[in-house]
Amino acid sequence: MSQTGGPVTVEGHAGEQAVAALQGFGVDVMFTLNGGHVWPLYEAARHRDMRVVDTRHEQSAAFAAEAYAKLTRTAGVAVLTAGPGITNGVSAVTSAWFNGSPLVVLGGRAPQGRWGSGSLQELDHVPILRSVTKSAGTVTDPATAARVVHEAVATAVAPHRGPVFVDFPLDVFGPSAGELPAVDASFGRAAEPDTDAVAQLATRLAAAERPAFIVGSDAYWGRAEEALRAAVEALRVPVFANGLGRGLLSADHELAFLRTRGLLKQRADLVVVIGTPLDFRLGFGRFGSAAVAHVVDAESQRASQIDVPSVVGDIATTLTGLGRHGGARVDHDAWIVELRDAEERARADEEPLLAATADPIKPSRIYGELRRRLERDAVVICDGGDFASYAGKFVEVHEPGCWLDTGPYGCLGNGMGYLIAARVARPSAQVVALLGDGAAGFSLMDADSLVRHGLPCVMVVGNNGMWGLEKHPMQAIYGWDVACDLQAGCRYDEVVRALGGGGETVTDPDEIGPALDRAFAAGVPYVVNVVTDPSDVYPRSSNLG
Ligand SMILES: Cc1ncc(C[n+]2csc(CCOP(=O)(O)OP(=O)(O)O)c2C)c(N)n1
Ligand SMILES: [Mg+2]
Repeated sequence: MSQTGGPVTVEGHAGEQAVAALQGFGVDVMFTLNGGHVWPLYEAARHRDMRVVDTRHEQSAAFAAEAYAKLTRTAGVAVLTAGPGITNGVSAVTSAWFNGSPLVVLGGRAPQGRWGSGSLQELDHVPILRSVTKSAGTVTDPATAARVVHEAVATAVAPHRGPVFVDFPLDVFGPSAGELPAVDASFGRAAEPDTDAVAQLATRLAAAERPAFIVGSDAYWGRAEEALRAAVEALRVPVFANGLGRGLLSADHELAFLRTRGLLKQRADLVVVIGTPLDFRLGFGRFGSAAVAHVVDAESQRASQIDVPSVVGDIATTLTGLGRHGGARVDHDAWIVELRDAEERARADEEPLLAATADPIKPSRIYGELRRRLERDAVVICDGGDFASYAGKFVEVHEPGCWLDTGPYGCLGNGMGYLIAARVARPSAQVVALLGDGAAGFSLMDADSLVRHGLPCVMVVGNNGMWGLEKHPMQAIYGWDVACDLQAGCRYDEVVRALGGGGETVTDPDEIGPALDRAFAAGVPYVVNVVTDPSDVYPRSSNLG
């Protein structure tokens, strides 16, 4: 957030003011797909030196903007043209709503002076966007554009974060000037938690025999990694993670656990869920007979379906308070050893799966090959059904902001937009997307965007020739299936090659590793299309999301 001090006057049309307002928050790129209604925003980006990255579908632009927010912990911006440009982005906006990601969507809009006469793409977007954003509105007076956009971004980045929408009727782009408020250093910070509530939770943790933390995305957004590490090392509490919580504590930390969620459910006596909703991924907040406490960054995040004690406010402050709480505490080392032993057994059980020589290829073998090639700061993106679930099970995350999954909205098709943003935000890290063959079909055309913008990355397609996460359950429930089959062995690599990238199809398990090596070295967007065993079914009960 670069701009400080008092308000300044921005000379220029509403687009100039909007881009100046974005830059005040440190935004340096917009993701978009062209449409005449938003040209003034491009003109301002050109004038003010903001990078413009365009995609082949507005969904990818909006997913890219969301991922950019996730990767940078600042606002991510999509510029979508009026009507279909905006409605094409709605699923990605909704994903950001579920993910609590500060996505800012600036939209074009038919002219207000002729509203109701049937202009091209004359649609009132605001009611459509209102239910999936923190705020949605229209700039009606050009002199307010800087302030409206400034306030929209401030709303997006304020905990609990989420998407915002502002559209600009074509006729607000006339010559103008507007006042741009200063960016305050306190923007983006949650309220202070209640110290008594923190102390009560600390007392309960001190008395618990088998406590655990489950840490999610809002701890990442709240930059709580240092406070988390300090707290769990002081309290000796095992940590599980989901979403962007993964990597806050490195997977190889002695208190980080990935494979023992079943044991957590059977044995824990206190589960403190931090910065993630008590939703289906967490059994709606029930962990066997364990007591549950919830640490959230805003009142809106308290669970409504279950009554558990909550601490509301800045998550890093809450964790710091927990870690510093003195006094006697129950020793947890036997519990940690119990979990660690089970974790190591589960890890050993994985080894044959990761090394599977079966033909056709087991998806787990792909992860065995990938895991040994991933660097600690690799960005891993998931988009798919069973194939993505395996990623959650087998990929170990070592640093914050390195794991991008779809999130609880579960909208397939995020992968390519996320890839675009990941390479823009992390120019030198490994960037890998794990795509089901079904998921890949939503947006593989955006390999073209990766090529045009010079964004090398690795895509791995788990090609089982089906919508596996639907086909297997349909078979189990009905004994038949419909609308579940895709082309077996389809050459997604040829699609990417035709678009100017690289790629190959792999059918021999021993060729996966060398193909991944070629992909990482290629210097272009490169797909490894692995034909996998169609009879393989993900063991779903063990997944926590
Ligand atoms: C936009 C969207 N459409 C449909 C679904 C329903 N759905 C969930 S998983 C899945 C199958 C995914 O298949 P694929 O990507 O090939 O992965 P696989 O399960 O085969 O590994 C489908 C269709 C969804 N989650 N999102
Ligand atoms: Mg599939």
